[in-house]
Amino acid sequence: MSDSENNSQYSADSIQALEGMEHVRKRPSMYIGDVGLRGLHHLVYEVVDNSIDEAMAGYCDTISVVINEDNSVTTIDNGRGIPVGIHKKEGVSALEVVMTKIGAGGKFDKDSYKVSGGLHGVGVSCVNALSSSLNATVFRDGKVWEQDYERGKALSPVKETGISEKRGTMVTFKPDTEIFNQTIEYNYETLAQRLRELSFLNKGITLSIKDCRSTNEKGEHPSESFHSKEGLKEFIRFLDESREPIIQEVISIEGEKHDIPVEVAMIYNTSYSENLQSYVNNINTHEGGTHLSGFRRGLTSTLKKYADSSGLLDKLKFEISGDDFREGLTAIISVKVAEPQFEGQTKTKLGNRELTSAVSQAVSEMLENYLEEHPNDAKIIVQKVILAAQARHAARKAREMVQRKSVMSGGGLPGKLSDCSEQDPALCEVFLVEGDSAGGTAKQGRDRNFQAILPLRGKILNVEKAMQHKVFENEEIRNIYTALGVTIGTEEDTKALNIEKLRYHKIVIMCDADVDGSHISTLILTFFFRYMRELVDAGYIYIATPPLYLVKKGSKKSYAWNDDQRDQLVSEFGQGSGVQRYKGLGEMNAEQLWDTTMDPAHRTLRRVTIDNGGEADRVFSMLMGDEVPPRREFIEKNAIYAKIDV
Ligand code: 0RA
Repeated sequence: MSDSENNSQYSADSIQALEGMEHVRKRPSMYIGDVGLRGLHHLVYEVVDNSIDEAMAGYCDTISVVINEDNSVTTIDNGRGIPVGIHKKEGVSALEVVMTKIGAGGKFDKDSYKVSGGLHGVGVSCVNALSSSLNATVFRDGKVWEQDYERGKALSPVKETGISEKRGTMVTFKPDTEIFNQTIEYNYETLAQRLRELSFLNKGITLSIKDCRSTNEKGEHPSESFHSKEGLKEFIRFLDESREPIIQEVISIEGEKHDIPVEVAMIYNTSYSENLQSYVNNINTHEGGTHLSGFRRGLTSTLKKYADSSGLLDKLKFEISGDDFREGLTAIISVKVAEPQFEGQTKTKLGNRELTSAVSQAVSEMLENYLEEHPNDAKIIVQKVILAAQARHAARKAREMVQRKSVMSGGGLPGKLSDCSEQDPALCEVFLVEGDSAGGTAKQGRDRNFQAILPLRGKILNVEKAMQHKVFENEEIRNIYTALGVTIGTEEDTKALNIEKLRYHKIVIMCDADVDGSHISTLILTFFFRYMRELVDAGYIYIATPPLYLVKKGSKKSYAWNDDQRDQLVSEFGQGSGVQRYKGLGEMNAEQLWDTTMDPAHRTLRRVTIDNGGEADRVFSMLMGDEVPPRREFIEKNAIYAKIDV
């Protein structure tokens, strides 16, 4: 995100004074979020979203995306084709209006477009403005029409260029390097993931992707095609691929509530994590909002009612909390809203009030039916909820210890932390370092004014496999909480994090550049993802990148981060140069570690971002594996806590 975009104030008047398209080029981040990788990929999503709109209106069922050799992208759909007739008000072809007027968005005919897609719903004209060149080709009424543009300006009027039986719209654009100054190189996986997600969210449409920049062993371009018959039900199975379900079927509902299309699908698995993905108009609302609250409300009230009337709770001596109903739950909520109000830090929190009751009612109806028709599954779910409640009670003691420790000020910091002297969190960094010895080197090498060091012993706990109480009892993890100054939630919402007192705005994971090191990084990341997601979303988590090689000749020395760089240095230095491979951080001295990995002037920190929450959850659950731990046994063994509490 470029900061300069936000700093300068400007009035509504000056926005209007700038012609729309020019304004897009002047302030691209206002329209596409940023001018880095996200914004770059957003261009493709924007065009595809228009095709999806066309599909939702019932006119299109096939959309394809091609990454061309020069990183231009072609999208093709078989919709009605953007109209090419003269637009009454503007006096030029409607195609030209759609492509060159900000806000036209193609949606003249409001009724045929119930909802608007796109992260910001900015329209293809915005993509045009940010492309060094763009070609739009329309197949309609047996003919072909085309227009070319540069940086959003039409080069000539729309021309009829041929005849064709086809129908649809084809857009080829090349991102402008004047705007996307980091890179215009598309990531195949990122685009493929989004298309897969769209196929689940809009069942029946075929979305495909082809990458013409590379070829595989067979001499073919990598390609994939996504099509979902069952929509969210299949999405759930995809997300939970490496988890074990505890009920037979995915529970799902699809319908309208108070004129709002609501789709929900959910399943319970043997894990302890909760995975809720919510969408508004195909956009992942990872900050949640009213629709998610509605889901929670519907789920809790229906399950509670069922459990109460079933008599299964009779022997339970304590209250069941909202969390308990969602342990081991994977659910997707997808709604379509005509005028979505997005709030929150990343504008991914739905604000529309009416959604809470709509979704809550839909979920209640769906669940009531399911529980009635599947009494065995109903029993399994209620038992799972009870186990969760018991485990929560057992975990309470452990959690309270963390809270007490981290709430204490001053003396509360862990002994292993070498703190920095600066007090302003915005300027402070903490390095989580693998192993005490590397921790020692880092401590010597650091700038103690603003850099703190927290050494972590060996492999930290795999939180993916551990129950909550084990996580809070773990010493290394407790140290992380106290060092960072964050406290954990209440009894009601055990994962809600209080980050007001966060002591560092850069939290840097620094591990060896080998297999073990990356495993440890992944363990730490899993912890942040599951227990401190807020810090990840706020962009506070980073990964350090120590070099792999030191190349030396006499007093000349240089570092290399990959084999190519190493070879280049060796040939630069010529005869007599020597290569040292760093097997771990421990092999570097303090000065080398500072120079290569910690000095803000020379280091490369990779900021951890989550583009796709569902995918991240899937990957973590797969990587960190869900062995089915003997849950009952644990509760029996640890019943002592529960007894104290009751
Ligand atoms: C404006 C009006 C109509 C369709 C479209 C735009 C349209 C835009 C895009 C962008 C990509 N693919 C698209 N397909 C269609 C309605 C057309 C009509 O009423 O015939």
